[in-house]
Amino acid sequence: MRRRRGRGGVGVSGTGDLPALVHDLLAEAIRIYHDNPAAQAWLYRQAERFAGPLRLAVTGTPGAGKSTLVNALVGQGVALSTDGDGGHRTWYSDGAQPRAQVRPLRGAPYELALHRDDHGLRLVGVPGDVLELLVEWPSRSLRHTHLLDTPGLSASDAGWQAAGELWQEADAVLFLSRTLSAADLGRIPPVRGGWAAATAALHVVAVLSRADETAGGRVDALLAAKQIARRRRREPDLAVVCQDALAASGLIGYAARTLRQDEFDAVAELSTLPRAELEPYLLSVDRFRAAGTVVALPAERRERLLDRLGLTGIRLATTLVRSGAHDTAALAEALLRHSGLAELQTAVADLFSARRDVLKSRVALLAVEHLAHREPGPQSAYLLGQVERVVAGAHEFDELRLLAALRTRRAGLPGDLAVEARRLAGGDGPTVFERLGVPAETPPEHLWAYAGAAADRWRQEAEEAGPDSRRAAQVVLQSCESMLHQLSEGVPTA
Ligand SMILES: Nc1nc2c(ncn2[C@@H]2O[C@H](COP(=O)(O)OP(=O)(O)OP(=O)(O)O)[C@@H](O)[C@H]2O)c(=O)[nH]1
Ligand SMILES: [Mg+2]
Repeated sequence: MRRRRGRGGVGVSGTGDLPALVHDLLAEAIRIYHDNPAAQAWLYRQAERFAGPLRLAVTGTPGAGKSTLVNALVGQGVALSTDGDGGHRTWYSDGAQPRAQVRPLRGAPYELALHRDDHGLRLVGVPGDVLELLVEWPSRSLRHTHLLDTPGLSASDAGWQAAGELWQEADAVLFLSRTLSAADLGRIPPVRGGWAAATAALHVVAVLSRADETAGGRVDALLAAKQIARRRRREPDLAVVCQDALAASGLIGYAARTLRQDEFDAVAELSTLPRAELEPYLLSVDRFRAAGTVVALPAERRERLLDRLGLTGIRLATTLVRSGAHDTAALAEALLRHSGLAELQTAVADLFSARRDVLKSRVALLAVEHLAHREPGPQSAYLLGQVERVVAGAHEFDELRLLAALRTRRAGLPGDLAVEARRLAGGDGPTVFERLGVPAETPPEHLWAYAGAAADRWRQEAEEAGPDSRRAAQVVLQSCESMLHQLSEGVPTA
């Protein structure tokens, strides 16, 4: 295993570089288990995962719109339908050629022919004893992030167990629910005790899905959904299970990313009717279908629009065209924004992709801990101690928690301080330059002075802060001190 550095060469940590420490710990565990080939092979897989792309699972309640959201995130119709029960978990990754592989419960993986039709990808002849399916598809979106589409989680015991196993497979999770109700959130597998529980929410974002259907799909459904998510994100039952909650319509988001000229033309055609005249036909699918010649669109084009955008989407799209979206690109851009998908993509980029190393470190630490318990040996206690030591020094986990609290306004810091805290804790990027908000060519002595001044400010802040914001101030102070430590060790290179 090659030793790796934090991205940008200037990852900041409490006692050192968390990913580098975790890398060393994995190598040590591999050495310790040298006489146990199965355990060692498993550890090599963990090490491979640790160095690989972010693994993002899309999971949640049955029918919550998971597969549709996978399509929206990829920007192509990749979600797989199979001729069996369809309940297979499926990984999507970038590849030169489209191909599909079956990983059976027992035995070696093998390839199956992949078909594409109007409804997306189709795999024929999938047997029952499947662990998972692996689909490679040429896509830039899948280059740095591998996506996992999962079957809906049933509330049964088997469902719980499958869910628990599945969550170990991913570095980060989008948990979809149509309501964000406490009952739905209860399906997020509990993490038992210890440090893992304290970091449990770091890799989860909750999504109020199919947001265009919120409030019975009324005109302002998307707005209502976003308000519900905004309110829910501050409530304690949600804060303990995820970093943030957002609302999104995968359906409209997917349509936005793949909008065709003929679809824009159809919406534009509808928009030529005065609002008052069109509105009654958009009250239900049946009315829209039965609009006869009032709506100058042939039945099959109406069906296509319904299929692609849903009633709320059609209503939204006509409003957007009337208010200035005059071509396909403009309408697509506006739909993307209104669907909530753009905001979700930003959240994935900020909370997951930019924090890939920390999230992967968390999963690798869990893996080593798990193995030490599962395969006890003379050195297990030592390994567990090492995990504990790395976790205790990992300021990165504190930073992630702080950033989540700042996003959802739970950190107790007033506006201007919150903005600075976010930056110093790495919310705008992990390098020293980004943390200090200075250009990348800033000379080291200036970096030192800025970091020193910030540390002084936040030391005072931490001393004077009330109980609500003290913890936040302490974490920011630690971030400043880590930067000073880093700078004292040498000049950061970009
Ligand atoms: N209106 C609306 N319908 C959606 C949206 N997302 C999905 N749907 C519809 O909901 C149904 C289920 O969508 P899927 O994406 O297959 O949901 P899923 O969570 O993958 O379902 P399972 O895998 O069976 O658990 C389909 O008919 C979709 O067209 C959405 O954002 N808005
Ligand atoms: Mg599905």
